[in-house]
Amino acid sequence: AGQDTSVAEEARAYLAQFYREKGAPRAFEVRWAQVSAELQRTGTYVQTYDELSFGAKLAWRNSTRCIGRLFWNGLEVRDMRHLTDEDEILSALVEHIELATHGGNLRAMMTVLAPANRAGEGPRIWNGQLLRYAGYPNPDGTVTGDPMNVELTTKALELGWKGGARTRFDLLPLIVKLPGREPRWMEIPRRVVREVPLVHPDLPWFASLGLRWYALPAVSELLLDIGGVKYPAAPFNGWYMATEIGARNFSDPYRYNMLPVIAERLGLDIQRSSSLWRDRAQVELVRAVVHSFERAGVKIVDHHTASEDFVQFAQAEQGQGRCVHMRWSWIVPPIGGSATSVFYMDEDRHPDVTLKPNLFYQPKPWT
Ligand code: HEM
Ligand code: NRG
Repeated sequence: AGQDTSVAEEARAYLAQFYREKGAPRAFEVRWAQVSAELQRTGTYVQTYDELSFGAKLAWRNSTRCIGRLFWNGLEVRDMRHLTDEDEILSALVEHIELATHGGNLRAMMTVLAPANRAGEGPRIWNGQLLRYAGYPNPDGTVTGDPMNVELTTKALELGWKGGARTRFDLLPLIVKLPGREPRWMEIPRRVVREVPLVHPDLPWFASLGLRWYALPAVSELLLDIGGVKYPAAPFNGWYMATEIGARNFSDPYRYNMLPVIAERLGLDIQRSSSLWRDRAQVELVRAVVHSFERAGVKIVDHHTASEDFVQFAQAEQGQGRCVHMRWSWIVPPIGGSATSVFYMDEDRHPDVTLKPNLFYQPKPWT
């Protein structure tokens, strides 16, 4: 019962905020009477499309680790709460990829599947992102592909996926699991997957590294929490900031670890850290990412522009009388630090406070 009280409290607080921000605070009482009755009768309530859609936007607005929040109000929300069949869900995810990619002119989008029941069980997407590259462990301890996805790759193989061509960029199948059922998977049709081969604006040899990345960053492992209702499967996407790919996915020693390779091709002395070979290789990698996406007609943002946008978001929020909360260590990009405007935002004025609605980490689906 204690938990039910908090569901009611969260529902009440959210609905009050919903009507207040929609500019119709008087409409709250009628809806609250309805929802509190439904809560007493069933222990939960069904949100209207508008409540769901605005809640998803607020979850983005409240995501303290996200630098892309200027565009929170433009999120497109697809209501797929009614889907109960794995094949329909898998198709809806493929459709999300296609609609959000939008021929390269990416659109910020979220697809919301059924909420969790009172036991906290609901549909889960096993992939951390809708698009992920397999990681195959080799006998010598190295990994072919993305080391981040070794465990997911193992799960896919256990479920009967045969694996791909064993390149560094094999797309994993989508895997979904409904409560009380076995996980189901499907290969993503190639025609909906946009990928960008990496070339450098003035280093011709760069292309021969054979690097590529997918266009659509669609996070599918977070739990959407709105007004006391939890949605464990609500994949969302915006578009990439180039440093995510260049300065992390290809740079991190425990990911594709490309800095030593690139520094050597640049003729830098990788024996001396003080030659700043890592920094110089990283900048060329990120330049290649920006250049390649732009040349391919795929939407991307550089970290300086994204930082300016975030400062603008903070100003707009302040203008609306709202505080902006941020996790400074995530907002400041992985390269360029003090050359970006967000570096100078004061942590004390923008503390990392977690408001709801929000998007939360949840336990790995197979544990
Ligand atoms: C994290 C950029 C859209 C919610 C991030 C990060 C970046 C970023 C750079 C840090 C990622 C990392 O270091 O791994 C952007 C850009 C967007 C965008 C450029 C373009 C529109 C969205 C959307 C949502 C969202 C549409 C939700 C509706 C989040 C959340 C995190 C995050 C929850 C934290 C993820 C985690 O902890 O793994 N974003 N984002 N973002 N973003 Fe955004
Ligand atoms: N760093 C991850 C993606 C995390 C979310 N980033 C976004 N989200 N841009 C990576 O794949 O590199 N988004 O919704 O646009």
